[in-house]
Amino acid sequence: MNSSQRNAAQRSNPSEVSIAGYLIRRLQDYGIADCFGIPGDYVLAFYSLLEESPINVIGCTREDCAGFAADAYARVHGMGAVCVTYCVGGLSVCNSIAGAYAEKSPVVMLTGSPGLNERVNNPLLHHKVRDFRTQLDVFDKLCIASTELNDPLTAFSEIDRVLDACHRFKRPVYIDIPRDMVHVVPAVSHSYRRPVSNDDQLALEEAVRESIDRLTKAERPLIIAGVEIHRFGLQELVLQLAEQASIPMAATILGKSVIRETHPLFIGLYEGAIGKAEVTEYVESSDCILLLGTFMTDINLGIYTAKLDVKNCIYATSEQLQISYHHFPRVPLDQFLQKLIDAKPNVTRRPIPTDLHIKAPLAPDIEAEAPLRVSRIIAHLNAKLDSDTIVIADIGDSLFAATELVIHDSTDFLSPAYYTSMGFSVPASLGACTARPNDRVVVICGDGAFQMTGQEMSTLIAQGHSPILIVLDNHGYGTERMLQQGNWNYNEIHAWNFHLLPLIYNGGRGYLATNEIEFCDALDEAWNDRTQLHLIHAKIAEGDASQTLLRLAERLGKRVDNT
Ligand SMILES: Cc1ncc(C[n+]2csc(CCOP(=O)(O)OP(=O)(O)O)c2C)c(N)n1
Ligand SMILES: [Mg+2]
Repeated sequence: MNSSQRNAAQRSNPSEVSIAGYLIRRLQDYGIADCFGIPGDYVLAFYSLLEESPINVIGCTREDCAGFAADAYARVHGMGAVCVTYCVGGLSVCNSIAGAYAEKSPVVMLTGSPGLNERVNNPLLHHKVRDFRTQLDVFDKLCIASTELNDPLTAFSEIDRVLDACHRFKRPVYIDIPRDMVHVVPAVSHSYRRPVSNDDQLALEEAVRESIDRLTKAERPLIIAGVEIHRFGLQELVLQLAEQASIPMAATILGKSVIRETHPLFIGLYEGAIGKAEVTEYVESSDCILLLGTFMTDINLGIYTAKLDVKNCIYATSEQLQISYHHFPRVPLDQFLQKLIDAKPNVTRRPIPTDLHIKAPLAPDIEAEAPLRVSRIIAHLNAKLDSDTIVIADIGDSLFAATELVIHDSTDFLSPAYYTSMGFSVPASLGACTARPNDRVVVICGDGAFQMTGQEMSTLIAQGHSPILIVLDNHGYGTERMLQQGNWNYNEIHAWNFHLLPLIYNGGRGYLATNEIEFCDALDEAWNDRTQLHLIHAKIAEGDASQTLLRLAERLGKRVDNT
């Protein structure tokens, strides 16, 4: 469409809503109240409309950080958005969007691009990589749906299609608005129509019959809840099913906190051979395991040490339903759960041994002069957690050690535990603080991961948030050291005085802790002050690591060296 056709379309428009106006309105329909990003000339026209809208625009220090913030916001809030400029901004968000895809986080990636009228004769415009579609092609691979809003006649329905996909599949989507399309008012009268569902009711009924039959015959039934239960807002249904039939529940590491961990039916995280032996034994001796919304990833399955017999499993996710070796197509997870509840199965009550009962832990005694150990940091933190705390763990021993934390409320633990991209936690805390400003957010981050994206603490300070950032400093890539024999220079990193960063970033308070008493003092002071950000630089004893990391290293190490 050339510019005179576009102008004609604009004149005959009955609705008077521009493409950008419609997009901004639809984002709000999905509850998106905040958007993270960095502007640039190709997206400035859209950015100013966004800033004038009720959506709160939060400028970040890096685009990948904006992507992580939007991802965490989506995990906590339901759907999130990031808005960046063409290629130099957009391509920096690839890794964050890839993580959101892999871990099912519904993020809307918004970007501007050169105007259609600027693209004639293929000029060498700044930021262009190969051709004008390069960025679109890249995100087409990383997102569940993508669109370039290059046609006023289809722009509104394209926006609906792509946002529906984000909401429905809980995966990221990409919307590109060429800068000369921002103010275009399409000549269409448009009203939103819900997509038609293609659910198979007969398959649903048969799957429920077979599941009930198995559950009622089972002597040791069990539920393993996964991350999708949170993403699709199905926690209440899972709890109802478990409680009415007294079925014990475990969770996967990616699904940690899907179920409140102090729930009397909760027995812990199932991680195959890298998890706690008592939990592993209890789970693997079950004769009917309801795997609900779990991803069968290597880390979730304890680097494939999990011993779950397919014959005993009912494996239900938003994408598939398999009972033993039987596959049931197009069965919606929520309806499957609801029908199981409605059937009120008469299930054998399996006792939970006392050593699997999880209680909110008490504060351990402080070993005053003892060098700092990761397990002790976690024990002291554990005693502080309450239902208003959100914990975000980065990749490395931060995640492995944090599996020991007892999370008091559902969805209060965030970590990229499948995609495992370092650098998630600090920017993610910006997303979590924005989504839940009244909750206390605690970040556990390795020194290596902090050096990647820790500068986003600047935005946390600028926005007036007061998270507690704990940097576990083992002077390098501790996890990698554990995975390979020998001392390799590439696992050493330059030492930073992390506790001095609040001075640089112009806000917040820093603490250096080299022993337990210093750590506990710092944690107490940070906990009692909600007026500012706190950064605790925790120097870990030489060679120390969590038990989970040690067990993981034993398993994964064999694969790294191919032995
Ligand atoms: C973005 C990214 N780059 C590299 C890796 C590979 N990797 C996994 S763990 C790790 C070391 C993490 O170091 P640190 O953050 O200090 O945590 P530690 O292992 O020392 O607890 C590395 C480099 C990764 N997962 N993500
Ligand atoms: Mg480290």
